[in-house]
Amino acid sequence: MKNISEASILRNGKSLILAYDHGTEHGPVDFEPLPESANPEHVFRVGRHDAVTAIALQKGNAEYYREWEEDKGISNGAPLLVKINGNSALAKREDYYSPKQCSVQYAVEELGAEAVGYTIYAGSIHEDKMWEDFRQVQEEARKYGVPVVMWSYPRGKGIEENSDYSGQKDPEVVAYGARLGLELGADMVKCKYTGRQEDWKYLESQVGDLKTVISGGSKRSDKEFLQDVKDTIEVGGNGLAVGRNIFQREEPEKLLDKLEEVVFKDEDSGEFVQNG
Ligand code: FBP
Repeated sequence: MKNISEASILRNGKSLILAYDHGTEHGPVDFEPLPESANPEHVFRVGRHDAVTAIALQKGNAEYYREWEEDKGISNGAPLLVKINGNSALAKREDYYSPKQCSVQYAVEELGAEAVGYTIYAGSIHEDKMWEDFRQVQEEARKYGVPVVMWSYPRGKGIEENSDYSGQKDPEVVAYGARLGLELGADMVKCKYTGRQEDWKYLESQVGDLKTVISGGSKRSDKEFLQDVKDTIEVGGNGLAVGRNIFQREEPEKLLDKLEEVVFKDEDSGEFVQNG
């Protein structure tokens, strides 16, 4: 993607990606706080909020999303970002690995994906394999002209067993993960937030003009969550890719209204920037 700023998954250069691949990654446990969130249609409806610039789904739910749109006659729903790989919390593995379940070709040609996403676990003993998988995804995405969002989650033995690092939320580790997004050719990189603005500032200093988004994490109060988003945007963050902090809420629209102000309101004019 030559110019990510023109991608349909951004609203005037900023992004709020609604991630809903948790049934794969974590299982039903993530839907327990709000049982209706287990129903994809509930989350598809939430994704219709103006603040949402893309909805990130695994292949099966992406197919469901397209059928749902057709049934309801919806032609202007949130752009679809297909997660190309994923893994369950059930597998017993020596270390982290996330296999591909969808090709970029299928995502774009059959599902009409406007972006693709790929999770990479740098630091795992399977890192080399994931680099190869990512290379294929990135090169295929280039052919189709769709942006690639890298879920960059360094974790695994290489980090746990390295005394230089204090774990996956070590600011050096998070920034290293972000840097890999730049070096491996992602158009946007999604990273865990350590909770400290200075860490995100440091991360930004490592990625040139690559767009960065914070990963939502487990549910917290509106105030805390908004503060995290504000803090990262203030130092160069592009927005967020969030799941549980939206779909586990009784009234997600209320938080989305507030996020819309934080992410898309123009500070000088006080106006909302519009789509496109
Ligand atoms: P949340 O906002 O709910 O944290 O979702 C972001 C996300 O990247 C999801 O796309 C994914 O399912 C999940 O986090 C994976 O998190 P982890 O690998 O840390 O369990």
